[in-house]
Amino acid sequence: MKKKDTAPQQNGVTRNPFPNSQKIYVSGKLYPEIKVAMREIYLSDTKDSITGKLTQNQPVTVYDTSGPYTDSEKEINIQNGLERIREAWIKDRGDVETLNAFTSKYCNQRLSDTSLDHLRFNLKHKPKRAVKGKNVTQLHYAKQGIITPEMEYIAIRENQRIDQMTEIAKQHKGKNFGASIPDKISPEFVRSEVARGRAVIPNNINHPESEPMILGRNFLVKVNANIGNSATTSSIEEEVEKSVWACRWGADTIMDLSTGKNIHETREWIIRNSPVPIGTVPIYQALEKVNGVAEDLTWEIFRDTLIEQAEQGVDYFTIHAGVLLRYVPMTAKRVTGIVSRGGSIMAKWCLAHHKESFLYTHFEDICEILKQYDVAFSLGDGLRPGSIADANDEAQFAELETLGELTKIARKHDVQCFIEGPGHVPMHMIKENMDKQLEHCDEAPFYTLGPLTTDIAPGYDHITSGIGAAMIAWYGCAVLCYVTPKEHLGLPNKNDVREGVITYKLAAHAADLAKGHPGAQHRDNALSKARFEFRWEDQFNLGLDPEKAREFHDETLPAEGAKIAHFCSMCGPKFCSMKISQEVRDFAAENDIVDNEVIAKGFKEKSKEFKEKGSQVYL
Ligand code: IRN
Ligand code: FE2
Repeated sequence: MKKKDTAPQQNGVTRNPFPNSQKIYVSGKLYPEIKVAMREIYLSDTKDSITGKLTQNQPVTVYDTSGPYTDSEKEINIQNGLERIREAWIKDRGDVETLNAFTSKYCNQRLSDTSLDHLRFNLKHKPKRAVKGKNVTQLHYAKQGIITPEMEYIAIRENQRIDQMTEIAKQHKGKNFGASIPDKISPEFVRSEVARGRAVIPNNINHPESEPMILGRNFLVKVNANIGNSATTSSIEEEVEKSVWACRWGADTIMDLSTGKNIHETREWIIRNSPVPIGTVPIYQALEKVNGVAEDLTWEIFRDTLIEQAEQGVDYFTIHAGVLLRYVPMTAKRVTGIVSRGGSIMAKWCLAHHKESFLYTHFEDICEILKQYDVAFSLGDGLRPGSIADANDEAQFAELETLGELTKIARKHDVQCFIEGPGHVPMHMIKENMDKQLEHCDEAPFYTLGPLTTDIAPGYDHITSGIGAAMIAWYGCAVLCYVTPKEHLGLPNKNDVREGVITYKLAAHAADLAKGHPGAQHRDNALSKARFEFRWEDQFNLGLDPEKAREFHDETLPAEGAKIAHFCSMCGPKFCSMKISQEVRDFAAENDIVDNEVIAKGFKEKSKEFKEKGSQVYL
């Protein structure tokens, strides 16, 4: 198949499809109208090195988070936002009402003093809310035995194309530390995991543009990318492009951590144009509303911010409700104190008022809000360790126990909930984190920031943390919050976002392989085969970052002919082990040495001959 030439950018966002790839859409069985997006990578034929006969290689289907941006058939105008694929599913349940405007006072004030573009946007997005007394969470439906279209979408998506992989999956049963991934993920399995609280589907009814996905340790490990402007840098367009860009490279969820001006507008543009769930830390915006003075925060301001963001369509909220007053002194002797932004804000508030925070005391009120929109909790780790020296300390685990209590309250309200985790943890102390989290939080999905396994490599913290991320994902962590090379140093640019996402994708995939996820290994096998057969283009295209692979290859051998050469510049033509290995095979085939038994027999004879003659030879 020929590469398509498409304009790389349209309305300021990256649109070019991946090389030799095509978006495909698989229909549902329970819900035929659902169209699950995947990517097919087309491969060239294998040429037999002796006979020259060509054998076709089947296209490889991969999980695809890039949304319609990589589909050259789709028209996209970021002024209008993406197609609302879930709109009908939400309406058909008959439990939501459409509001004519945002109910948040703050929001309406902003509307009157803002740009026309923003107005147009908001007029198109009419917020929805549960009809009074109704609960619209996926957990609520799951507990009643209802399989939603979202659940079927996820089952199909997680399986990618089961026919390609069942055989491989059967051969490869990984060690999964108590998780139990079935050979085929059915819609009913999705429902049961959600009902059990072991998995979360973050999808606010006000984000109908999103493609359903699931977080849970019996599913593919997911990656979150943080974006967002700070008071000092970047425009709205840049942030939209950054989110499109992050999904392109494989981010499963995005968190908009914008602070500074235009938080509401930036978020509106990002949500309307995002095919993946969006998370936020609402306390950041609440703090802006009180001009950065933590002590001035109140429950009412926070509550309004939650409603404002829920009506916009934020799919999950980081809420640092586990930072209790009595835990704050436990951080006093730490090397790096409290490193969580949200955690430090809440610690300051608790100390100033000498009370438990409104996040903790109003936790049930927060549940009441979240269930009206299906916003999931991401219970924040406000006391996570910020250095190797502080890992697994008293403060950290005290907070984790409180997060466990809060999980139970959220579940009582049928509000979906997952748990944030560290941070900075050396390798030998990582497993304890996973074990304690499973125990205290009754197997709610875990979502960790790395962890960074050493503190000595600023500039390379995507790698120090990628190591910890791969380990904890194998032990059962469901979502990995990426860390970019700029961590601790500055706001990531587009290239850092790409490096961070790819690093985390490979950590997540390494864990999927180790756990024996049925959808994992077929891609590795296809890539290895392409590599052995010197199908260079296929090797690039099957990789996580085809552009970089090609670029690296072309640095030393740029000629087109080198794309079919049976060597690369790493070993040169004479020392390529794969080339020599193929020659060994060809030799064996030509001399009728067909299997190991024959080879072994040949060796035995040779060895006998050698032993008999041996004494003569070496005398
Ligand atoms: C993930 C796991 N632990 C923390 N995170 C993420 O860190 C969290 O989801 C958010 O995106 C980011 C910053 O959170 P703090 O610093 O406010 O806790
Ligand atoms: Fe850090």
